[in-house]
Amino acid sequence: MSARGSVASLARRCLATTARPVVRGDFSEITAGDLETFTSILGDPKHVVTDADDLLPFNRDWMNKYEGKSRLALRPKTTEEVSRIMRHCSERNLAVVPQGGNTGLVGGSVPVFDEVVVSMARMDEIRSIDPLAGVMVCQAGCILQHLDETLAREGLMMPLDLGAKGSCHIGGNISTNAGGIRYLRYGSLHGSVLGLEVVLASGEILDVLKPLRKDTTGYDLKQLFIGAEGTLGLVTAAAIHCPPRPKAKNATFLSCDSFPRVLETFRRAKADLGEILSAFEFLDKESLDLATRTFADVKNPLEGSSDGFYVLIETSGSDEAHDAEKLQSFLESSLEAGAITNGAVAQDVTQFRAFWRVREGVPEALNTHGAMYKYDLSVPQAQMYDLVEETRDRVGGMAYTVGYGHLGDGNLHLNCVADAYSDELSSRIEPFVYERTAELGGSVSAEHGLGQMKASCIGYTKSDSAVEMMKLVKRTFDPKGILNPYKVLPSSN
Ligand code: FAD
Ligand code: 2HG
Ligand code: ZN
Repeated sequence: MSARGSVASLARRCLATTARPVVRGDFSEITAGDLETFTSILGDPKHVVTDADDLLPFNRDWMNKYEGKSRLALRPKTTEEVSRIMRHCSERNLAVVPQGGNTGLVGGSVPVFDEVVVSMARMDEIRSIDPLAGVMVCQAGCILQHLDETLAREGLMMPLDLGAKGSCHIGGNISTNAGGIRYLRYGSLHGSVLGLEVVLASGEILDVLKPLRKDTTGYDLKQLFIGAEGTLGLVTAAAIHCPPRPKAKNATFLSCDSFPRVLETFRRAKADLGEILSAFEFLDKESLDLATRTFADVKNPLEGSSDGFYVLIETSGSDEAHDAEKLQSFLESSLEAGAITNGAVAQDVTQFRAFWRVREGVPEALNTHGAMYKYDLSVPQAQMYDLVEETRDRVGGMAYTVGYGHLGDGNLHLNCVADAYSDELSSRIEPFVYERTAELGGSVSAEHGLGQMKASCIGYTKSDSAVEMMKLVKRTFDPKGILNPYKVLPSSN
């Protein structure tokens, strides 16, 4: 049996970091002349942010865990402006952090020292939608949810969805290679992104934006920027393949009395639901308890259930009756076989949203605690929960440990929350979590990226030769190392 920590009390926010200490690179500091140049590029001083209070949201991340000391944030509107900004930064040797919606969870979107923040928030125009081809071309600063709402009017949808959809940008999604809840069905952005427009460190505009489904002319350069976390260039526009919006959607919330039963339910869902399966999420009892205790609007759809594990399955298809029938038969056989102990099917849109609110409430509930040790791991599904139990055993009562995530994709979200960060707690978790993940043949970053949190951890997943090759790519695209320094690669400064 694993030891279970008590829920840490809602604590004051503690600005602490588990990142490795780094030394400021040999970059220039901002001068009055630089400010004049940027103001002339952007045409209006209000897009050149220098006031300390106004800079705070650019300097601090969503978790309040990482905080930089930038003295300048720039808010361009066009690709040409981004290009001129980068040309100047390159000439002056000024370090830059590209910033989207600033919802990243690894400290990648905020400065470490005094890097210039280039916010993409004003670059929010949709350039075109081709309903027949299912292709949208838009600027990088478009908010994911707005894109999805706009596509809905054309009978299309965004191929990705995540809890931060109301704030995150498509450029940020591409730069982190975000996964989310629809990955199981629609796959990686490496497939959905058809083209990109990117401003390189030198200010050069790389145009590989052609919105073609098929194109085998030479090297597929756009792939390098998907998941590069702003270290190779600033994504300014993207062409995305957008699938048809499903006519029928269902959600079911299930309980299982053990993790092997969760796996059995997944096996059955794939076999019985087939092409209509669009999400398979799991959460342990600790995650569910935390979310329901923290937020009044989060309710356990299986009130009174005390099982250890919960599963949220979504189906998306084109025929309501056919999908409902399939779901019903899957539920009956799963119950009969003992894979699940109980279940509820959403009867309307309100219930559908309430089920998803439970799942999406977990990261928000975790974020109400003073210290959050957050791990986003790819591990073989069979061993996924062992890692949670082993970590829980190690931290004992020092933290409250939860495991949940995108089980369908083998993506575990392991979180330990406590009142405050401490060396003792850190050393109980790290490097254990990374070492175990490596032993299991997994990845220390499934979908959040490496950022500053894990810049020294890439070696747990990638070979030395792969890391050396990545450094070569970095030097080729950004010889001065001005783009998002101290992130992704070890000793990049
Ligand atoms: P930011 O946080 O601003 O930036 C992220 C990284 O991308 C940084 O390194 C930044 O420098 C770089 N960047 C941003 N824009 C650009 C650009 N235009 N060009 C070049 N580089 C750029 N992530 C998932 O994968 N799946 C989830 O299910 C998920 N759920 C989440 C739920 C919540 C509640 C929260 C807070 C976060 C969640 N995330 C999830 C993490 C986060 O939302 C994603 O990483 C998202 O893709 C980041 O987008 P953003 O616009 O906020 O980027
Ligand atoms: C999710 O799937 C996000 O909810 C956040 O990726 C995960 O907070 C986390 O650990
Ligand atoms: Zn996730």
